[in-house]
Amino acid sequence: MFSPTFRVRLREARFFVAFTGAGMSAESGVSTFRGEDGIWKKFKPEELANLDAFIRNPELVWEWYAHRKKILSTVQPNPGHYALAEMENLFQEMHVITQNIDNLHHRAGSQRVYELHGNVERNYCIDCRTPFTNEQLNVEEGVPRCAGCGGLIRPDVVWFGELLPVDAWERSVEACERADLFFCIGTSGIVYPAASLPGIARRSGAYVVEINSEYTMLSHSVDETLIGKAGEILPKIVSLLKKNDN
Ligand code: BJW
Ligand code: ZN
Repeated sequence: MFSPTFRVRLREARFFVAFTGAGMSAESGVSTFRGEDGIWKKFKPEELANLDAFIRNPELVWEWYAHRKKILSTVQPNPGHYALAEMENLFQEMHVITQNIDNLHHRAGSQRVYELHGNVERNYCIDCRTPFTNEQLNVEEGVPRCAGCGGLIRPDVVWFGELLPVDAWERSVEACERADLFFCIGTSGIVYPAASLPGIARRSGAYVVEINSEYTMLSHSVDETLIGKAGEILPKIVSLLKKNDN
């Protein structure tokens, strides 16, 4: 399944970056956004994933996040997440850049993770920016309000039209510029500016490999695409790396 060029680039890589999207967590039972079973088939992003929608109808947005937080509290990392965590020991330097808000890379043991679209385990007051954990809120009882100022509390995720966290973004760009091997895993490559990262890595000299269950917007601009499930392909790559080590 792996091309000769892939094997050579894998063997020679020192600085590895994994860029992940919703497909990375699909095998953990987390729905993707787009496609046949995607959550945007049932819910409209413009009604749920932007600040105006939240201000207009915080009850609806919180109902949706309470539902997703509940599902996410029950899921576990899958073999793909564990494979990436193990890869930290198999390259000189490795960074994970994720669009996912599900915290599963951290839970699998990855140490250097940049979360571009936030983390569903955090929340903050839109007026005074006080942070709140999920445990501090009772989202089952409706829209949570800040104990300090009475402001609306929102999930600490990035909605459409909002800037990405500056620190995570700058570190991600720097990692892409330094990478010699770059994987885009389980992302449709539709949402910007995240979708520009594979291009930055490739222009900086990285060998860019896409791992996805189907071809995407990114496929024409990567060095190769491996079609299949992340949770199946990544453990095979770990085995290959370990063989190289011996
Ligand atoms: C598998 C698999 C398996 C399945 N194994 N693979 C034109 C108009 C208006 C705005 C824009 C515009 N052009 C660009 C913009 C900006 C906008 C944007 O990109 N829009 C596009 C949709 C057009 N971007 C933004 O607004 C961003 N901010 C920004 O640009 O700031 C500057 C700015 C400021 C002011 C004004 C305008 C700009 C912010 C983007 C925030 C995205 N937020 C979300 C929600 C997060 C919170 C939450 O979850 O509730 O992030 S949207 C959603 O999409 C989520 C994801 O992280 C993101 C990417 O999705 P992803 O991960 O790629 O998932 P899918 O479902 O698309 O794909 C899954 C893939 O997995 C598929 O390919 C499957 O085949 C594959 N797969 N199983 C391997 N087992
Ligand atoms: Zn407040």
